[in-house]
Amino acid sequence: MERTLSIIKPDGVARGLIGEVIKRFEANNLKIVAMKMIYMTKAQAQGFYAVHKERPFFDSLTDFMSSGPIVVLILDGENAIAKYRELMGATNYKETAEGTIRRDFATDIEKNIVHGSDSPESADFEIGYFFNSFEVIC
Ligand code: IDP
Ligand code: MG
Repeated sequence: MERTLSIIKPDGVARGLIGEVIKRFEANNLKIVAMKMIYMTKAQAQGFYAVHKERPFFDSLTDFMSSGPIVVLILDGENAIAKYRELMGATNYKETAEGTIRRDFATDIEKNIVHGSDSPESADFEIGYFFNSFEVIC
């Protein structure tokens, strides 16, 4: 079993897609073991995306991620990291497979509805960024 961090981004929450995204997790054997709604400050978004701090889109991305409430979840399952990346689709929604969350709902390369960890190391960092051990169901 493996754990991964998911975020339903401000565009997903604002557009009423929380249920739609969660339905896809439940239909694909990704078990929710922690979940909450929060509203990040700009500084919190910068800390979360610190790996991208040199990228040209960093300022815009962290403005967007602190522009409204988000839902953060921990998903547990076999190959959860890769499985969720597949469900989510590629960063550029125009180039990603049919039936993925981003292909179905993203409107922009930045406003792409969901985040997912990309490796076991990033999953560890990202889970620890949002959750303490009392908030995770075992
Ligand atoms: P990922 O979310 O598919 O892992 P990353 O490369 O880690 O993609 O980028 C993090 C987030 O930054 C993306 O989900 C997207 O919101 C935004 N982003 C990535 N590339 C661009 C870009 O070229 N322009 C604007 N925003 C971008
Ligand atoms: Mg990424």
